Amino acid sequence: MHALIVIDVQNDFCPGGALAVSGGDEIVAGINTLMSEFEAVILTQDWHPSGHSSFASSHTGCQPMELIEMPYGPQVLWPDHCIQGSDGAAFHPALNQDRADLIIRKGYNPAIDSYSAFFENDHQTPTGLEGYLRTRGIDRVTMVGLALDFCVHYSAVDAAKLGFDVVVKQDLCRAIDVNGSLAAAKDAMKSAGVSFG
Ligand code: VGL
Ligand code: ZN
Repeated sequence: MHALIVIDVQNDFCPGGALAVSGGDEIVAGINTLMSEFEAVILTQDWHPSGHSSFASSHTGCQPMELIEMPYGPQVLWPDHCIQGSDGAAFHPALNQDRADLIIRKGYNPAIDSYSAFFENDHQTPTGLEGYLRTRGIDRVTMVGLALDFCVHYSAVDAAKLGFDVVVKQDLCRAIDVNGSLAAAKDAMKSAGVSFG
């Protein structure tokens, strides 16, 4: 069984949002159309409490896009974004949410960021998505959404490592591309066995 996983198509990642990804809104119509080809559709939602440890504003003297060392490894510091219950955290208004079987939220732990839909950034704490997919008999996933070099990248690599067949449809993704992150993400996805559709 084949699922479409739509990563973080939220207002804050679209033009005008707090962490706007260039062209983020251009992929929404294509994602809606693609949904009809899948047996299951899952949406992810970046969902941070205010004062989250991934926000530059939570670290004195730090600026957005700076890299710092956290107990679980390196972490890019972001502008405040996708705060629980805010308009920025809402899905893009044109995204078809009716077709979603599951909406999975991530990044709600104040101390750990969570790029991947499967594990927090400690690479150990599960979100529960693996169990959901397996109990539904889903063995293939196609991923689209925002941002290609962060949440799509880490979700795709984790899915491949867990043994799922993974395709990333790059034309329905957009990237942040900070400090070479896009090239690094593509290499990591290729090495993990992710296909590009
Ligand atoms: C994301 C940075 C911070 C993403 C989420 O969805 O790619 N990027 N939080
Ligand atoms: Zn985030």
